[in-house]
Amino acid sequence: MARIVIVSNRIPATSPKGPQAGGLAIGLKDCLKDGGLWFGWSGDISAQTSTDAKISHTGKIDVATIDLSREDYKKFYVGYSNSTLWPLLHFQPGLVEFDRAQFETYLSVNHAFARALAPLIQPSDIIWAHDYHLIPLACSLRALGVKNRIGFFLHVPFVPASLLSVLPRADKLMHMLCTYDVVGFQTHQHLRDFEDCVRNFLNVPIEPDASIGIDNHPLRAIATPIGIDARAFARQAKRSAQSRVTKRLEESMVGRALIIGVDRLDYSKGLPNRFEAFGRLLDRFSEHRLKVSYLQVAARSREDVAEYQRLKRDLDRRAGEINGRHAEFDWVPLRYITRAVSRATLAGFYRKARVGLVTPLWDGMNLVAKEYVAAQDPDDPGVLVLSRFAGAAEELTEAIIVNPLDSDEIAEALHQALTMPRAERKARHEKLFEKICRTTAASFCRDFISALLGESCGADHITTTLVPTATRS
Ligand code: ADQ
Repeated sequence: MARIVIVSNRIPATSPKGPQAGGLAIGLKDCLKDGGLWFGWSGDISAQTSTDAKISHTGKIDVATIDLSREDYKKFYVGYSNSTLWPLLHFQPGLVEFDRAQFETYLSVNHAFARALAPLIQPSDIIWAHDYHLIPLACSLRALGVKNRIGFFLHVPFVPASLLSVLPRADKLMHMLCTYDVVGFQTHQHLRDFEDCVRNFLNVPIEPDASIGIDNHPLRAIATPIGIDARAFARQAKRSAQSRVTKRLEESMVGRALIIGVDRLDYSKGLPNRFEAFGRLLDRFSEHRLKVSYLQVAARSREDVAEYQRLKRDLDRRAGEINGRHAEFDWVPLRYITRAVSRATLAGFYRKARVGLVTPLWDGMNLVAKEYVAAQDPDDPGVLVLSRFAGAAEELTEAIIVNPLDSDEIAEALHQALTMPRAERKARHEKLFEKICRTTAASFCRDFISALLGESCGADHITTTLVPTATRS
């Protein structure tokens, strides 16, 4: 059996204690249950970016980490990764910053990852890199002579060529992406957008199994949605519903219906529009006044990036404004917490919520949508209101699907969800639950690893052989 080497920017096991908010760790926990190596940034800043990895062990997993220098952290992580690529890949070209020095640091930090990782690689290992921080990693590893199979999964959306063309050096980025043996995306739409970019930036036609040029490099691109262990999460939710903290929440509701939102505090999650929509629900459907409360759990995230600081100030103001306008002495309509909450607690809260409100402006998948569905009581389930621009909307079509920019449409969806008859709630939930049990964290890992091993896999995929024009000259 090949050893699996996961590479991601952050290593979950070495993150500070306490609840963590972030989808990547949740989706990959299963993948190394039989052991393997997980490599990434320690989360620590040192005088210099490390040249060698520090090794530790958690259970059967070997964990290898490097530290970053402050300058590399700023240019690689805060800069190119989160102020250039993140807004671009979330369809926010107006927020994209570009600085050539940051791009160079993005490449050099990937090279530092590769230099520290290469000595740890055994001949039969397969290497699986995760997310937009690590697009150049395969190029760097190949330059150091690593011959193993290397795959890449993009957790966030991919964009059409017309949008990628906004980015300086987009052709170089595409070329680096195509150095991987397998590239995976969350949805068919992202896969189609990738094909579009291959055609446009690399001038390579997509012809399944076609061989192009001489020193050709076969690339397999697949769409395989990430998921959760839905049945285990459902069991957790049932247990958590009896916990002291869930009981406290329930008592505080005094019979009112609960709407819940759970997100990292990120501008891609559509929180300002969501707050606005809740205000409109109370304005337009007055029967819900005093009868409903909306709990938004928003874990602070990337606080070094200026745009995130602005977002937090904006939401603090909006929350105050909504409560100031609508609250009564015995009713706080909007409860807003800017902290992470443990998964066990979240599971119980989801189960008590009549509506799960998941309205990102753009999102690779969105695991909160799946967690909310998993947590429901099948005999009296709540209703998922879901953005059409979350990757999850491609699968979860029995949710009430909304455009997250249209606060009135969200308010109408909330009204529909709050008044939906039980029989319809049960029928929708049954189908949704069946779907989230089909595409799980385990099936995601299995499909991707099969593709990387060159086997046929459950995921829909295209296989093509690419010789990017950039490498021909
Ligand atoms: P994220 O943007 O982090 O992940 P998401 O898929 O919603 O988004 O995952 C968040 C995870 O963190 C969930 O498991 C959720 O329970 C947890 N979480 C969120 N807010 C929390 C809070 N306040 N307290 C505690 N836990 C919280 C990225 C992509 C997504 C993609 C995932 C996985 O942006 O599109 O679905 O990776 O591929």
